[in-house]
Amino acid sequence: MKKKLISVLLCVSLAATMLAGCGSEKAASSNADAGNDAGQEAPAESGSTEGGGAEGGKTYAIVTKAAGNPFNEKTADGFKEVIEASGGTAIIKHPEAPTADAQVSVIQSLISQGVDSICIAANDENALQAALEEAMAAGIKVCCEDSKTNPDSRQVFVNQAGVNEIGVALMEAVHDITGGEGQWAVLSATSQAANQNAWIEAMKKTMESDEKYSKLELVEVAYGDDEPQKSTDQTQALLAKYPNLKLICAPTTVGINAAAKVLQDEKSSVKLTGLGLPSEMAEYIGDDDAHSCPYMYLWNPIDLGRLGAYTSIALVDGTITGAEGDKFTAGDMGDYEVIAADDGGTEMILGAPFKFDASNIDEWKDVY
Ligand code: RAM
Repeated sequence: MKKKLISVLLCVSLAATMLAGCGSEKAASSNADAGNDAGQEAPAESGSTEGGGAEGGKTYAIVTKAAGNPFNEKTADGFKEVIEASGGTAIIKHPEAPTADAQVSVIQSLISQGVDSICIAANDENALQAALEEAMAAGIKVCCEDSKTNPDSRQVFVNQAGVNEIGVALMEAVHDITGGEGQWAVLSATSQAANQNAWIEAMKKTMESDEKYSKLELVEVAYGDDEPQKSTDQTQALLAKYPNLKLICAPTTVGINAAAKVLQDEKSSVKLTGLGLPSEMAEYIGDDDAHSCPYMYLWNPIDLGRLGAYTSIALVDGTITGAEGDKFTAGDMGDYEVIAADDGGTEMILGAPFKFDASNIDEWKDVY
């Protein structure tokens, strides 16, 4: 109830001050602190040696999917800000490649270092299990953010938005932008990414659930591995392979940015939607033929990192164990409750996906 009240209040003040509108109370919650520290780029890897807070200088690590992804860097910024403000030490690890192997070696070095917690965006749902179980057996608290592991490999998942909500929002966008018929393709990140795969599955389920989608044909799911060059190549390959393609949906910030460049450079009539950073996509968003992307969605990546940090602190200080029904206060973000996730583990939800279009993109492009 308290979270609901806080969210509604934040929603009202956000609407009043930023003219950005807000789709729901959760959207407001996820974007409420958007103005804080936005746009700061985190170094590829960093650690603070200050420590010495109430928890006696505990060390909290965040492991992202990979280096070179601005979304990951903004999430790490939010994480670091909260950990350091609480007097802890933040360790930021961006693995060299978006693979499970790269994350396993990072986890192993964090175990040897004796960190107090690991908050990880998993590159593979199952392949980190042995390493993360070893971490938990050593007393390290483990949560996921952005992309989850299986339930045995984590204590709780900090989920950016409901999987089904994202799937429905994206599928509705595909339907709307194509006029409800024609060929479309997905440009994803890596084929093992649990978040990407869950969103794509949710889109497919939505498509099958209603006759109104029956004239839409999903021709291919392509993988750009969250690498700009590979995402560019995959976009070009889709255009070459499907001359009648009407739309690409890229539920990845790296993929949508690469696809936008290709479509706009080639003056293609193929339209684009998906999940993108406003700071990277502003020049491609618009309703006319000169712009590829009429609108897209995302959540606040800085807040995602901040919530990951508050969750790590709550796990380390024993306020929560990650069990369903656990409650804690995430600083100025308000109260959160751990709920059952549909994989049998637990999660908490940051907020709802937020829509960015021609009417509000200028308000957000300098925020994140
Ligand atoms: C990319 C990554 C990340 C995802 C965002 C939307 O940066 O794949 O995991 O959450 O896009």
